[in-house]
Amino acid sequence: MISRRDFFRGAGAVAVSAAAVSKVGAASLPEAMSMNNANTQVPPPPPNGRPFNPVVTLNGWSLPWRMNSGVKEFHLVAEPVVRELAPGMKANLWGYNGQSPGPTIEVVEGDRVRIFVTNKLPEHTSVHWHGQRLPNGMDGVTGLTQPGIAPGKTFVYEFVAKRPGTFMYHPHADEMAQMAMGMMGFWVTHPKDPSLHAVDRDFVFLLNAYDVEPGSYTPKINTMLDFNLWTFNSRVFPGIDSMPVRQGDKVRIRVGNLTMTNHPIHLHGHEFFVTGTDGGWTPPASRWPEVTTDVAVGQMRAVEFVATDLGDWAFHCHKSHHTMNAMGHSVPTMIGVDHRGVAEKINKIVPDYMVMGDKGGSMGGMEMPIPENTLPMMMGEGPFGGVEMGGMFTVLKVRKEQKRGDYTDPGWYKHPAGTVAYEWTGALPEPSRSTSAGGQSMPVMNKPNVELTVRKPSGHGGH
Ligand SMILES: [Cu+2]
Repeated sequence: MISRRDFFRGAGAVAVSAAAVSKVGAASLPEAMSMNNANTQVPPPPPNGRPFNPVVTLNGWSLPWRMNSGVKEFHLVAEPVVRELAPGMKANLWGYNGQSPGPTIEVVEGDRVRIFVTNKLPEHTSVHWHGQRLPNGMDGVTGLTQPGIAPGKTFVYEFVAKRPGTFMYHPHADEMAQMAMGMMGFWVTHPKDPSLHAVDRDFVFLLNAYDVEPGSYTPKINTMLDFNLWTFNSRVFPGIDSMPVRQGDKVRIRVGNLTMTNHPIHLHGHEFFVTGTDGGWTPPASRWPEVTTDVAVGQMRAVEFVATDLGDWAFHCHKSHHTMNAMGHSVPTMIGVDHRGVAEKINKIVPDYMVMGDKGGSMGGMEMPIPENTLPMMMGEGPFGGVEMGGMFTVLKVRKEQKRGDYTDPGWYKHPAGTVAYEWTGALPEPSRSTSAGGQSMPVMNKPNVELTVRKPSGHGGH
């Protein structure tokens, strides 16, 4: 019998008694742990089983297990959850064990794994173990390899985690609805030899997207492309935790994409190599340096770099619409239009009406009331003012003093004197461009002093 203490790995996890989950076979079901908050939970070293270096799930947690006669047993509970997307906004999602996405599952190459899946959703579900080598009947495709898990029922999946690598899990049942509602999770099979592919910090998270109308709580599941909340692990900036690392750390970030579009993931200040996909580790000879890697739908990319340079380095999706939040979508462009006073008038009729500023999209100085339970387009207050970001954005914080294993936010970077972009306050010379012909900076053609020789192409000869 395992003690509660051994089983308990993350702060905020609460045990749900097995009896509350299933009356049948309560004695043999592992406890189902449930997470009650969206903070990053750093897992301690594995309490039993073979050793590995745990990953850190951004705004997520790793699922505890129990060892039962050499088998690693997990208990996933598919259920409706309330997920805080960022302070000020919550969504009614579907997920696993109290949160969405579900907890990260971490095992070691060669482990025999038994996963109990209890369905507390109002419709049937299944779990597909994306990328795994396993018996066909464990692949989790409703109708094809198993019947759906009916509401209230528990199914058991069992296989040997043969291939080390990075995987995902998600339903293969009413997929469009269930994935749009947030049913997904991360899976890492660590190599048998913990020194293989070892890094100092190993971050993981999923890309996901939701369409939640301002003022409402439940995603519109029929949306195909026009989502208004683009998230890292179902969080939007500034609700996404930063990634603190120690200068000189070898860092890996694994990003899985279960949205409906691709995301070019971009890191500032460092180059990285793509060292892994959900198909396995990339051969070293196949790697080239990048600062952006596109993660297509249904793909995982693991990137690695040495955090050489101190600072607060932005890490984000490079699609600019994916770094804005709900209130930035579907608003008209007003650049160059003087609409002072108009917005206030319209606001009296349409309370959630919102317009772009006439000097750009910035909301600076526009104090529009926003509806309940949504987020402004751009937010986040940095040391120099508004960061004007939302959605898929966070910060890699490289610090000299960050202790090994310490993932607490070190605060803002303190720039050495003379290393921050600054305002020029000296005299400005007159611009030295020609304005004689419509402002072009080069002489226009057909002026008397310009001779042009035009040679027309004549046939296909000469080759
Ligand atoms: Cu994106």
